[in-house]
Amino acid sequence: MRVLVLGADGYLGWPTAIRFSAAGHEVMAVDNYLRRDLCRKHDVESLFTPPNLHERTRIWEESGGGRIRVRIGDCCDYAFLSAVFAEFRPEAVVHYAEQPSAPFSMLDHAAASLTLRNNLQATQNVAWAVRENCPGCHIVKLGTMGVYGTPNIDIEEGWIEIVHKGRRDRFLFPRQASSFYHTTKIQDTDMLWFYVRTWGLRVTDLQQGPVYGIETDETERDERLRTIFNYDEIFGTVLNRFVVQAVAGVPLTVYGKGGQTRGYINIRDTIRCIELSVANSAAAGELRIFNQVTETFSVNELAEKVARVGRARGHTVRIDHLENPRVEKEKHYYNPVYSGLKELGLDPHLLTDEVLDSMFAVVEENQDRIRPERILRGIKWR
Ligand code: USQ
Repeated sequence: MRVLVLGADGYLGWPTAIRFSAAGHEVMAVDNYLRRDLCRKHDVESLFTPPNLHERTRIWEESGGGRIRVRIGDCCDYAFLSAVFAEFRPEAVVHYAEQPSAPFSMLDHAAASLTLRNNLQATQNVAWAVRENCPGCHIVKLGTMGVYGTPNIDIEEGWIEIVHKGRRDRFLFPRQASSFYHTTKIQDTDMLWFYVRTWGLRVTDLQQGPVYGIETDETERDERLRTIFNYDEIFGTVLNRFVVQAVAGVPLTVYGKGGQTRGYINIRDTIRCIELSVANSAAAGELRIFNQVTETFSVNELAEKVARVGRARGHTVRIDHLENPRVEKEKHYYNPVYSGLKELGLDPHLLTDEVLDSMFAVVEENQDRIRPERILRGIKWR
């Protein structure tokens, strides 16, 4: 298939691009380096700095991978994006081209506005570029479990049947996000649902939980193929941060009471879920939604696991409970359904001690590059 990956320089975009290439698909990789630019601007960076997108695709090809075509440009620029679709005529597009950080979106008015403009304009442009250039193309878009918040009922996979005054209908599951970034993901879904109903587009919306991990089967071929790995407050996800903190001897930064429970997923499974979604397309006129997580943990449970494995590797690990900078429930009911991707064939890599050990090993190799001042930046929701 011809698979277009938007946001192909990012934490998930890069391993996705090389996975499709490894499987023999034709891949075009698009990015405008927004993530790298924001990192530079805010003085945070990946634990190791990956080569630029052109260079890393060359390294991929030399390592025996296929040729990946690269286009550098902004998905918010419709002329650019439409030309990419016209040239490549993708059968599937994987849309990661969004500002992905909840804390960044809460930084200040400029950051919130960038998140709003970037995320919604990119999604709208993808819908139009598909309609005008290749209407049968399957849009696979990354959403987030955070759109649902923490309701006091089970979280369904995107849709819920409601019986009201004796009549029944199916609606998008109620959403109530806990950051402005997550709110733009709700708006994305609503926009795509409108275009699906109106134009008959095919869309899969993957509501993903926080991702952890470093390596995938393809990045393991050469360490220069490793993906971006942030551990700072802006772009690092919680488990990745905890492993780096444990190695750096910085107390683990549990926010508040630590009872916040989320669905988590290994980066290897993220890539597999994208593969499965592309291989099994949504139908024309269907907005298909999967909850892309494999198990749930509280922040305290994550901290305890990291502390146990870290101590066994000789690190002195302490756990701190900081005043919570976010507005979120610290004790709540949480029971999401996540069976759809398993039914398509996902065989999860769960968070075992071996998985944590392998993350520790890579972080320890890069220990002298950790900058502890990047771990907390004082971003507050209120
Ligand atoms: N947390 C801590 N300490 C930290 C960092 C986070 O206790 O040092 C807590 C947070 O308060 C939250 C939980 O850990 O309760 C998860 O936080 P996170 O920073 O790992 O994840 P989040 O900000 O929600 O966002 C991340 C990704 C985003 C993705 C989302 C999935 O950055 O792209 O959409 O995970 S989800 O959270 O399910 O919406």
